Amino acid sequence: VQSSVLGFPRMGGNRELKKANEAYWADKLSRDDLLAEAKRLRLEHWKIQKDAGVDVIPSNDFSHYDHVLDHIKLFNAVPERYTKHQLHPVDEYFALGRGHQKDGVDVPSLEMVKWFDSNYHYVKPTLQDNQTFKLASKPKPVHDFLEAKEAGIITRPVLVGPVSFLALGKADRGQSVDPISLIDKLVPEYVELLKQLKEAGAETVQIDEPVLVFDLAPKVKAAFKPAYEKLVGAGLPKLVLATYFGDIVHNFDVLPGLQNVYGIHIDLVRNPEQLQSVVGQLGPNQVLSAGVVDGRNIWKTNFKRAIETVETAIQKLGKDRVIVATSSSLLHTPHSLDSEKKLEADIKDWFSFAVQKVSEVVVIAKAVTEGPAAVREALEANAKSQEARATSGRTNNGAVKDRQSKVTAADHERQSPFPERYAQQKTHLKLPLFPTTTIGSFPQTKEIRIQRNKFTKGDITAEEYERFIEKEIEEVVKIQEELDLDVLVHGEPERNDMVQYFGERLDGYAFTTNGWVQSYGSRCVRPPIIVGDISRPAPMTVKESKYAVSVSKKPMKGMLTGPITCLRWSFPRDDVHQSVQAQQLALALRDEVVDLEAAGVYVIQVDEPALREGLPLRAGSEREKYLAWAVDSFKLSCAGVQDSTQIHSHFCYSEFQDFFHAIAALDADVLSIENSKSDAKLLKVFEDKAYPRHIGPGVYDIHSPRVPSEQEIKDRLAEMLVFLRPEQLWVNPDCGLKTRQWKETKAALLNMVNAAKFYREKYSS
Ligand code: THG
Ligand code: ZN
Repeated sequence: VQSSVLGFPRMGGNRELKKANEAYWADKLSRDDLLAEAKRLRLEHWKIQKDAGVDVIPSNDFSHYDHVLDHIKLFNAVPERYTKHQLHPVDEYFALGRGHQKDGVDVPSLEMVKWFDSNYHYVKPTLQDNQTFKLASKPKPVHDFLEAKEAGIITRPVLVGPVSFLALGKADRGQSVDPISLIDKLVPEYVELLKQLKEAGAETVQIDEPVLVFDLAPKVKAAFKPAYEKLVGAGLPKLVLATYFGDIVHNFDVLPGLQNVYGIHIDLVRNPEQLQSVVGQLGPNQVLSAGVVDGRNIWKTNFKRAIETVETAIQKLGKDRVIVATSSSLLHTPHSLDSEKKLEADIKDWFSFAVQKVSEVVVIAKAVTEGPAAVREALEANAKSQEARATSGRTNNGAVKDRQSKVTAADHERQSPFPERYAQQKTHLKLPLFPTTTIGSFPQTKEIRIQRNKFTKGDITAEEYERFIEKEIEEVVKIQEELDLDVLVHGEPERNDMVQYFGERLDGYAFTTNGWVQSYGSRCVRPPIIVGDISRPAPMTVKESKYAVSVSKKPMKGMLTGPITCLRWSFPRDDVHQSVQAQQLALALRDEVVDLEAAGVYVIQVDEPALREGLPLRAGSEREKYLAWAVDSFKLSCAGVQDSTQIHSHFCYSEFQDFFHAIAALDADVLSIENSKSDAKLLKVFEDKAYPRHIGPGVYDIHSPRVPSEQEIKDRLAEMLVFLRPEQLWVNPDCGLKTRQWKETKAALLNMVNAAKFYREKYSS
C-alpha cells in the first residue's frame, strides 16, 4: 500500500517564500534570487517527504502566490488588460494576484475569494466571451517535475482539473460567458500538458476536482465525462482524481463518466461515512486514495482509527487498489512542530504539523502493508498520546460546562426590540444623520511591529510597551477627531491578528510561535489552537478601550472578534462539536462586552467576517443547523448590554443572498459590510426584506492604496440611497485599515467624511 501526500505548505519553515516575494516586490531582491529561493524551497520540501519515506510525493503544489493563479497563467487565461503591458512573465503573474502600480502601469488584481470553507484565498479565473486557452511554452508542472527528477525524486504532478478550474471561475466584468461552456476549448490544452508530463517521465498525475463536493449544476456535472474521456489514454499519465472538504455521494452520477480514471481520492477525515458507498461505485480496477490524515487541522492522527478505515477499504479492494493519503493538501497546516519551543510538552505531543503528518502517512501505509508489528513503537506511542489527550485535565473545565448548562433562551435576547433600543441609543450617543466611522484597525506601522517584537523578545518592559500603545492610541484618536469622524476607534495597535490576539488571552487555547499558514499570496496567519474548554481569565481589551475613552469626548467603539470567527480562524478541537466551542467563546466574549460597557464604551463592534465561510458547502439542513448555532452564539455574546449600548457587527464578504435571514437574525443594531467592489444592487435585498436596522456598506475599497475622491464616494452613497433609507445609512470604509499606509488613509477618510457631511446637509434641510 502506497503512502501519498496531496500537497505540502509552500512558505517554508521560516516563511522564506513570503520574505523572498515581498523583498522582490520591494525591489530588494533580484528576480534570479527570487527564483533560486523558490527552487531551494521546493527541493527542501521534496527531500523532507523523500526522507520520511513517502511513496507518492507531489510536485506543482508549490506556488509563488496561488495554485489557481498558476493555472490561469499556465493556460494563458490572462485578460488583455494585463497582457497589453508586456510585463516580464513573473511580474505579469504577480500583477494578476496583487495588481501592479509601477512604471506607468496601473492594473488592479483579479478577484480573490475563499478556497472552499478554508481560510485560504484563491485567485478567481476571470473569463471572456471569446476566451481562448493556450498552454504555456514551458509549462510549470513539467518544469517542476523535471527539477525534482534531476534531484533524484520522481513526483506526482498536481493539477487543478479543467472542470474545477472553470467552475471556480467567473465571467469578466461586462462579459456573459458561462465558464463551463469553455470546457471543449480548455481540455485539448490539458491533453497537451499531460502528454508533455508523460514524456518527461510522469507516470501518474493528481488532478484535483474538488468542486465534486458541491451541489453542481447539471451542465457542470455533464462536463466531466467528455473531458475525462479525452484526458485518459495512450501516451498520457494515469490520473488520480482528487476531491476534498466534503463527500461526493450526491454526485455519484458523475462517477460512471470517470471510469477510465486510474484512481479517486476522497476525504475520509471530513466525511468518513462516504467510504463504503464510494468503494461500491468504483470500477473493477479503480484505485481508492484514502485521505485519512487531516490536511486542515493540527491534531495527531488517531492511528488506530485511520488503520481501521484503510483496512475496511483493503478488504473490499485489495492492497493493490488502496493508497494511504492526506485528506487534502497540507497547505492548511503549519510547516513543522519542531520549531515550537514554547509549547508545553504534554500539549505539544497532541499535535502534528505538515512535516509530522508526512511521517504519519508513511506509518499508516506501513502498518497496513506489513502488519502492525512493523511499526509497533509508533502505534504504541500514538495510542498513549491519544489516551493522554482524552483524559487530560487541560481539556475539561467543570465551571465552563456548568455555565453552559445554565444558558437560557432569554440570554440570547437584548432587553428590548430594535426601535426602542435605537431611541435610547440616539439620545445617549447623539449621533448625526449619516454617521461616519471606521471598521476598527488603523495602519499597523513598522514602528508598531518593531515595538511589539521588542516586547515579545523581552527587550522592553511591559510598562514601556504599554506607554507606547497609549501614545499610539492617543495619536489615532487625535487624527480621527481632526478628520471629524463621529464614532471613533482606538486603532488596535496592540493586536497582531484579530483572532490570534484573543486566543492568546483565553484559557483553553494554545498558541504557536511559528505556526504560520498561508492566507493569500505572501500573507500568513498564525491560528491559535483550541485544546480545551474555553474561558476568560481576565478582561482582554478593556484597558486599551478605556484609555481611548479617556482621551476623547466622542463615542468610542470597542472592537471584538465574534465567537464564530474566533472558532473558524483557530484550529478547533476535534473531540467536541463546534457548536459547543462556539458557545464557550460566546460566553467569554459576553463578559468582555459587559466589561467594556462598564468602562464607558457604549458602541461595541463584534466582528463576524468568517460567519459566511463556515456555511456548509452544500445547501440543505446542515446549513440551517449551522446557522442556528452560529447566530445563537453571536447573540449570546452581545445580549448582555443595556438597550442604550449599540452593537455593531462587520462582514467582509458580502454575498448575502443565500443567508440573509441569518444576518437579519443577528439582531445587530448596525452592520458594516464590504460592498465597495460589488455593485449597490446587492443592497436591494435589504430593501426587499424590509431590513429594519442600520447598515454601513463600505463606501470605498481599502484593499488598494488608491484614494477615492469625494465625488466618487458621494456617487456611491447616492447608489446606496436607492435601496436604503437615509436614517438607516452609516458611512464607513469597507474593511479595517491595518494593511494601509497613513498617507492614503487620511486622504480617503477626509473625502469620506466630507461626502457624508454633504448628504447630512442635504437631508436635514
Ligand atoms: N485574520 C485571520 N484570518 C483572516 C484574516 C485575518 N482571514 C481572512 C482575511 N483576514 C485574510 N487577510 C489577511 C490580511 C492580512 C494578513 C493576513 C491575512 C497579514 N498577515 C501578516 C503577514 O503575513 O505579514 C502577519 C502579521 C503578524 O501577525 O505579525 O497581514 O485578519 N486570522
Ligand atoms: Zn472586513
